Amino acid sequence: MSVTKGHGVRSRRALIGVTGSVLGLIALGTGISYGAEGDALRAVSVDSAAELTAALADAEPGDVITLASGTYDGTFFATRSGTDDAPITLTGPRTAVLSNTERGCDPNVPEGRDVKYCGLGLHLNNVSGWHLTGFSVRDAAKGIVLDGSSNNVLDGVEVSDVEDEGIHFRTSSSDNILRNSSVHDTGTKQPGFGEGVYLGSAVSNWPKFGEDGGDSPDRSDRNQVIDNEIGPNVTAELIDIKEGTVDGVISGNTFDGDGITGDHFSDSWIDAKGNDYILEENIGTFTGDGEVVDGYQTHQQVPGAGCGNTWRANESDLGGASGFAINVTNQSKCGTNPNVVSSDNTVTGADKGLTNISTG
Ligand SMILES: [Ca+2]
Ligand SMILES: [Ca+2]
Repeated sequence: MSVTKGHGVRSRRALIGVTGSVLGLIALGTGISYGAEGDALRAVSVDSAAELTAALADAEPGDVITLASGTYDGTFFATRSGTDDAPITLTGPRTAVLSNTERGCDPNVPEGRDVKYCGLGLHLNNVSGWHLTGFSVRDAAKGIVLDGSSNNVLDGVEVSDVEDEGIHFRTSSSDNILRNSSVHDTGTKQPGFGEGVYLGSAVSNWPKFGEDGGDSPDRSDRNQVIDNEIGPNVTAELIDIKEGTVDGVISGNTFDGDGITGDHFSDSWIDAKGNDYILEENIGTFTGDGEVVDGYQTHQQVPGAGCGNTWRANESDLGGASGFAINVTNQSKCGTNPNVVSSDNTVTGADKGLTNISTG
């Protein structure tokens, strides 16, 4: 592992207070700029699993950890945080591949909960201020999992060939952004739990991942899933929006439903069970190779949930599926917070048409 301090032989600590513009010039063209009060840049190059493990354990605000092309097999987790001004960046090319073939466990588990963190390709464990960019994760039980981790950015990563879900925002992981990324070929062991992107936790798992010691929802709120390619060969929903989560954005994504298995009710690109999400300008396709019935579904798993979601300007090609582009199954239980499907959504190839509710 080579560690390059931001400024010659002076320690990174000595650089604190150097103006952001000066640091920006020193900052190796990463495009990351720090405020005048921000911490200094430290460039960390890694090219082995041991070096990656060390870099994660030693991470400090402002670090840019760069993966060389190659395979990194191990149990990788982050327990240190960046800041808004000085995020911690983990970056590499798509040919830098993280895996966890031994299904090792992050030992940092919460007290009093029956929770294990095993087999994760990369675990963000109660951290903020991470930027994950470019690299790949495959051959793990789950791909990238965030627990208690908010204000992180996943940009341009690829997750595939995992046994269960690809990317999971869990245990009140909020205000994260997943963008420009690719998730495909998930659920290789448990098809019914092979979602591409998973937001929150099912009510049955709130004792493990919910607030207030498990008595309240998993509030993984306000996460944004933008401009990603999800599918094909995602065996469950491409995005599963769980009950108890609110105010997320699902925008500009491309969904390929081929390979959805129908296991564990997975028969749509998205199952929207949270509240007050915006779903807009997504392009969904299905060619008939799988068990897709509807493009989008809502369901109410707990009272009041699955309501207040808005669909705008989505293009849906269902390839001859038997259902709707947008099937709002629980509108009658939404009271004063109905779901809204605007008339600028389009559909082809769905036997029942655009939606079961009147468009507004
Ligand atoms: Ca599911
Ligand atoms: Ca379903």
